[in-house]
Amino acid sequence: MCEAMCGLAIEVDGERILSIRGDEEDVFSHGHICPKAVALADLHEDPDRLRRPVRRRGSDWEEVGWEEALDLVADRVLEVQRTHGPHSVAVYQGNPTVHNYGAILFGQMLLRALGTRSRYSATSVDQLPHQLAALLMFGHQLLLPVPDVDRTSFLLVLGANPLVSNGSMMTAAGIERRLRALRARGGRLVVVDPRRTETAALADTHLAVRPGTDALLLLALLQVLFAEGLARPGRLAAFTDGLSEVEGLARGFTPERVADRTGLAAADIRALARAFAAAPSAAAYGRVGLSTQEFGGLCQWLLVVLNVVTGNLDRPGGAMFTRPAVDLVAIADRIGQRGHFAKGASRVRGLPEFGGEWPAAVLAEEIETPGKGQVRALLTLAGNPVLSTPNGGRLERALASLDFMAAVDPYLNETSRHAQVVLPPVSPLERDHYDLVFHALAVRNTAKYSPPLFAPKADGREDWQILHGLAERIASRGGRRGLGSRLGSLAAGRLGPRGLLDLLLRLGPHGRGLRPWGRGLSLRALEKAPHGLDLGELEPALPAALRTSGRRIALAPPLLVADLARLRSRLDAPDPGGGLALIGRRDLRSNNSWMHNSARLVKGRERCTLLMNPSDAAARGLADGERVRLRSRAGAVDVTLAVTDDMRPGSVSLPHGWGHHRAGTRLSIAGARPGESVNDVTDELEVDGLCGTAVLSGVSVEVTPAAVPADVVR
Ligand SMILES: Nc1nc2c(c(=O)[nH]1)N[C@H]1C(S)=C(S)[C@@H](COP(=O)(O)OP(=O)(O)OC[C@H]3O[C@@H](n4cnc5c(=O)[nH]c(N)nc54)[C@H](O)[C@@H]3O)O[C@H]1N2
Ligand SMILES: Nc1nc2c(c(=O)[nH]1)N[C@H]1C(S)=C(S)[C@@H](COP(=O)(O)OP(=O)(O)OC[C@H]3O[C@@H](n4cnc5c(=O)[nH]c(N)nc54)[C@H](O)[C@@H]3O)O[C@H]1N2
Ligand SMILES: [Mo]
Repeated sequence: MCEAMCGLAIEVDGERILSIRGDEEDVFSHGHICPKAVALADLHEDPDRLRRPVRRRGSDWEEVGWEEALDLVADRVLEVQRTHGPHSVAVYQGNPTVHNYGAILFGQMLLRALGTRSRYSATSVDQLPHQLAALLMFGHQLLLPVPDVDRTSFLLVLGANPLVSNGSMMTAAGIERRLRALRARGGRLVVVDPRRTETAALADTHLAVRPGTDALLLLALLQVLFAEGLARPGRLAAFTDGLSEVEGLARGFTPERVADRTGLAAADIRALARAFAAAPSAAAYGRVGLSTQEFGGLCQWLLVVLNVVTGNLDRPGGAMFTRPAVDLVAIADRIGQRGHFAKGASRVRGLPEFGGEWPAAVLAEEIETPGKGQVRALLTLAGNPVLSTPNGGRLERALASLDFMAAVDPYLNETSRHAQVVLPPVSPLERDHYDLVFHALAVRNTAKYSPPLFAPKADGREDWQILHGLAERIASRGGRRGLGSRLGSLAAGRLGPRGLLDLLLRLGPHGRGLRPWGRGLSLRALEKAPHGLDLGELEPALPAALRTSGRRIALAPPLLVADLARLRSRLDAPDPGGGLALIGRRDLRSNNSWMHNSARLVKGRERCTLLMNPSDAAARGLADGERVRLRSRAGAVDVTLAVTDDMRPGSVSLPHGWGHHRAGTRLSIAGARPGESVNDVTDELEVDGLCGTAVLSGVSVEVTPAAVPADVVR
């Protein structure tokens, strides 16, 4: 459930969990864990967690058997498709999918069986810009460089808070220790964030940037590097196109030109550029705060450019590519999924597709707007878009208007309460685990397989079984499948995720192939190494790993270059100034929206508070601890104010994943400490105009005392 892949040592007595600790012998995490690991026990034992499928009966729910539930969902979905066409059924895949290899493998099968173009996921409220940059620059959406934290001399972090998130798209269990080690060996840590975060507090330098302006900062860094002759791509130059073009593009963006807009001193920007260039090795790294902003696409591009121009891409201590036991890049190649962008435009708003998905920000309007292709039914797979996508309020109203909805989810929560059928998978301790995705994003190459701790209850189904069951029914009853894919699906069902994993391991870069014996990885080999296998440090992989034609880095992809015009015109327009910009926040004991039903994770003081700088509070006559109303064009919530000079003036912060007060959910603990959903305030109409990623950082808001009646259009 977490990207850090911490090894756990769980002590049990029969069915009872006695303790959960960090596995000291884990080859990657060396004993590190955080409170969420311990909460796995709560999740497993949670009486609110659904054990059997449930079906709506009026305002109530009744348990039904698996066959009946799967039949029902398949039949209703096919009925909607027959009446309104294949694309009238939408699918939303949520974040826990990527932590569940069975769900990844068999989710693909369900999508194929459905044959719908109405696909959505958490990607467009998260890492889409990373993948876009990878696609356009390296020729593959999964060629994602990872900062080599353990060897770098300089880590520049923009819009990420790894001390709390445990590191994201940088799997690095025990990241605090790793960052302290970086400083102890004389390296530098610089954090760019509107809030003095836990990570910023540990850094040598914290630059409190104005939300949504990082693209300007990155351009100014590049401008300094080129102007001062500090651009030294080294060996990368031999296979990089567009260096001089990028130099030209950065020219106008001097530190002085962007200082006011970014809220940073020109001297600080210049000093940062020089220090980054002078470091023996350096890595620029940016995550959610950098991606989910108005110019998130530009940001993730310019970040890679910074690494390339300073020669830090693909070198030890820089930003490197992994060589995981299961090679996702190669698999995606095989099935023709290098990625694509803007091959189509969404029906209502015309936003671009990415990798065959529409931005989550258009889901509500695609449900609401009549016409050919209107979404009439929805399947959510491990997702809670009501709390996690912008303007969740509007989405909720849209969900209520669907002809049919089903959720594959262990909880009756803010989203699944709108379904007619909920299909709950077993608990994470009742299924096996291999990290298909996060081994591929880890700061060291390792591999680990964990068998299920408990046998599933007789009536329990894993995600893959649910997805396979649906896919089989939909494909056979829909009659929309040839013999080839029928056999494929049959074989996959036979092999199950374990069999498929064994194949992937064997055929991967460290695999033993299909020989029954010999050296190299197989599932058996991993089963014999419960603490994981170390496969070595990250190694240079370019240019061979590139998937562009001629295996060259495209430093100035035309689509990204073109988007600079949007940024330039924003810079040339008068500074809107004055107002408040809303940004997000995570904390160690939350996991997006869905772990607040664990008492140990929600106890203690209230965490869903709005952080505000003292000067902004004083200007509005607001006091610490007061109830305030936070509002935007999209909606309003009342929350408790926490006044702190950790916030940069002009910015306020509210965490996401709260708002558990809605009627009809089955979340007794979460419901008692509900908080409010920040995504009732974020705006589905505010997206990165390039790629449709939601703007979750830098939403313009007002804050008033809660007593003032809301005059917002809801
Ligand atoms: N304002 C704001 N919004 C954000 C963000 C932000 O920073 N600010 N962050 C965004 C990010 S990065 C992400 S990834 C998204 C997450 O967006 P989502 O993935 O839509 O939301 P989650 O809260 O992760 O909800 C996961 C759902 O999966 C269920 N679940 C958990 N484990 C399993 C499982 O093993 N199988 C199945 N079938 N279901 C399971 C849970 O009960 C829950 O309903 O939120 C995004 N939303
Ligand atoms: N404890 C915990 N861990 C998690 C999760 C969780 O919910 N809880 N969620 C997991 C998921 S799905 C993900 S994707 C990762 C996310 O991992 P991270 O990206 O590391 O997590 P965040 O805490 O969202 O960090 C984003 C940072 O961006 C800052 N920020 C906001 N706006 C801007 C801006 O305009 N510019 C800059 N430079 N910074 C800005 C915010 O203040 C915040 O500190 O975390 C994962 N790990
Ligand atoms: Mo995420």
